[in-house]
Amino acid sequence: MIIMPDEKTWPVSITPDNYPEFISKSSKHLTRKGEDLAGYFKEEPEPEVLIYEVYEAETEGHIKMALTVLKPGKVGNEFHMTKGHYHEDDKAGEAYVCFRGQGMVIMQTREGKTDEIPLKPGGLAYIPPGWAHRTINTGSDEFIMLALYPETSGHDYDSIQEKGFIKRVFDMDGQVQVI
Ligand code: S6P
Ligand code: ZN
Repeated sequence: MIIMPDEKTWPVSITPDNYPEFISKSSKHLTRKGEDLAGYFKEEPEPEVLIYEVYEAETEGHIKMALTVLKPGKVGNEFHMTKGHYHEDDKAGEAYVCFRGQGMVIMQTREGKTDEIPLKPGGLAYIPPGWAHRTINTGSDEFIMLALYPETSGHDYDSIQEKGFIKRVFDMDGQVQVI
């Protein structure tokens, strides 16, 4: 299947080799810099440092897709990460497919259960409904993953911004530690 740049029609095959073409089909581009993540890390990030980008596609129908490019790096000894969120619809799960890099998804429920799934290229993480999720780049390359989720999910960022994540991911003397 050949993907035509700028053509917003589906179906589409997205692979670790052709994912940049997905970017050309995306209709929304978000950038998250240090200034957008003030208060999220243990230490404060440099305001102008680019931490991640998200490319969202206007798919037709029920499943939305978004590609996240999470830059390598740390704030202090805490690995670069996304804000993280719950879905407003507590029946909306999500799947992440990793195309590049090395990282993990950390998850938690409102009742305090936590879990994490390591991701490397070819890996898929299933995030059940009701679980907040945040992506961490624990490697030295960009971490790139495609998210698939119901278009009606909605995003609750406030709960995470107010209370944070129970588990965080740090570089402790060269070891990835989930604490
Ligand atoms: C959406 C999905 C991802 C994230 C993206 C950025 O449901 O989980 O596309 O939006 O990885 O993370 P965040 O927490 O800033 O939305
Ligand atoms: Zn989500």
